[in-house]
Amino acid sequence: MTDFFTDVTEPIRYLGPDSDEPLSFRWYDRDRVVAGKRMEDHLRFAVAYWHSFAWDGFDIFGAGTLDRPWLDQALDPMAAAAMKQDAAFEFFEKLGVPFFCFHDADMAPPADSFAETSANLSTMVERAAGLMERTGVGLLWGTANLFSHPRYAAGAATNPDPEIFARAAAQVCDMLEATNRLGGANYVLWGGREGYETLLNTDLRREGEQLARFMHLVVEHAHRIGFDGTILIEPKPFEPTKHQYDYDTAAVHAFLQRYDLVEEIKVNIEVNHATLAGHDFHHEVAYANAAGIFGSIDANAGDDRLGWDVDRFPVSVEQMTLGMYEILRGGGLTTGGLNFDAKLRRQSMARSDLFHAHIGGMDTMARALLAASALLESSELEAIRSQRYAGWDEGLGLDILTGSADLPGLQKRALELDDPQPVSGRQEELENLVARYVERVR
Ligand code: XUL
Ligand code: CO
Repeated sequence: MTDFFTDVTEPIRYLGPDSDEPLSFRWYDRDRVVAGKRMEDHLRFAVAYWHSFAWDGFDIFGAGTLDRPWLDQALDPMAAAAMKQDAAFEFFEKLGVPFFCFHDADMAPPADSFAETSANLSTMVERAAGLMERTGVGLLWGTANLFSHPRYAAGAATNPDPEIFARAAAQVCDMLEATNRLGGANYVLWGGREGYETLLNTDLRREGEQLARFMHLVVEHAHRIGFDGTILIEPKPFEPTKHQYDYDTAAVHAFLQRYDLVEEIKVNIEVNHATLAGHDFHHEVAYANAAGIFGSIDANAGDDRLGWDVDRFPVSVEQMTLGMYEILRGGGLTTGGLNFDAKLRRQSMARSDLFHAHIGGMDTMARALLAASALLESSELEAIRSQRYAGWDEGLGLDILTGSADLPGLQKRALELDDPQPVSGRQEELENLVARYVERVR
C-alpha cells in the first residue's frame, strides 16, 4: 500500500456510538445485520473520484487550496494519473468502502487527439482493474464527462452540431466499455449541459429527439457488449445550464415514456439536485418508486441558505431517514448504492479531512438506515397509510378502479350514500412518530 494518507495508519474501525475517536465509525458497523442484510450490503457506499481526487479546491473566485500532490501540474499527466489512482485506492482501502465511481476524465488525462485520449483511458482502466483485484473494491458506476470541454458548451447529445454528438457518442462508447470491463454495477448519464441558456436559439423538439436517440444508442450498445448493470439518468433542474432537460424524476420519467426507454433506464437521485428542483430528497425517491424507475443515490446535501449545488457531505439524520425509509419500502438498493458525490469545503485543506468527511457521511447514512429500518419493521406508518386508503380495496373503491362504475352509476350511488365525512390526515402525529424512531436508534 502507498502512503499518501500518513495520518491514518490503520483501516477505520467501528468503535460504537460512545467513541470519542474522530477517526472511527460510531454507527457504520459493516457486518451488523439489519433487516436480514449486512449494513455494508444495504448501503453500498461509494467514493466519488472527481470531488475527492480530481479537484484541488479551485472555485470561480480562486485557485486550488487542497493538499493533493498528484494534481501538481508539473508532473507528466500519465504519471500524475497513476499517482492519483494509487492515492484513491489507498483511501478506499483505509476507509473500508466497497465501491467507487468515476468519470473518464477523472481517471485518465484527456489528450489532443481522441485516439490518444482513448488510449490513455484504456491504460488507466487496466491499471485500475489490477488495483480493484488486489483491494476487492468494486465499481458502483462509471460515466463520461460530457460537460467540461469547451466543445460541449452547447450540450453533447443536444448540441446543434452532429459532429459534437458523434464525439460525445465516441466518448460514451469508450466509457461504457470501460465500465463493463471493470464489472461496474451501473452506468450513469448526467446531462451536464443538456439544456438551454436561452429559448431564442433553441429548438426544443429537435433537442428532445437528439437526446432520445443518444439514449437509444447507449442502451443498444450496452446490450451488444453484454453489460448487465443498470443504466441511470441523474436528474438536475439547472446548473450549469439555465434549464436542464432532466429536471427532476417526474420529467425524466415522462421523457423515458415518451421515447420508449422506460424499461431500459432508471434514475440516480442526488439529494442536492432534489432540493434545487424544489423537492425533498424523500419526494424524489418516493416518485421514482411509484414510477418503477428507482436506481441509485448520490448522497450529499445542500445548504439551506444557498441556492446552488454545494455538494456537502450529508449531515442530517432526519433528512436521510425519510429517503432511506422510501428506499427500504421500495425493496432497498439492488444494483444501486450511496455514492458520496460530495466535496470538502475549500478550507478543509488537509488530506485527512477527506476521512473525516466520509466518516461523517457514512455514520449519518448508517444511522438513517437503522431508524428507517426500525420504522418499516414496526409497520406503524404503513398500517396508518393502508388504513387511509382501505376504501379502495373493496366495494365502491374497487368498482371505480376496475371500471365497473360509470359516471351516472356513481351519481346514483352518491345519492344513496350519506354525506361522506372527511377524516384527519394525522400529519403532526406521524411526524412525531418518525421523530421517535430517529431519537431511539441504537
Ligand atoms: C453534477 C453531478 C455529477 C454527476 C456525474 O451536479 O452530480 O457529478 O453525478 O456526472
Ligand atoms: Co451527482
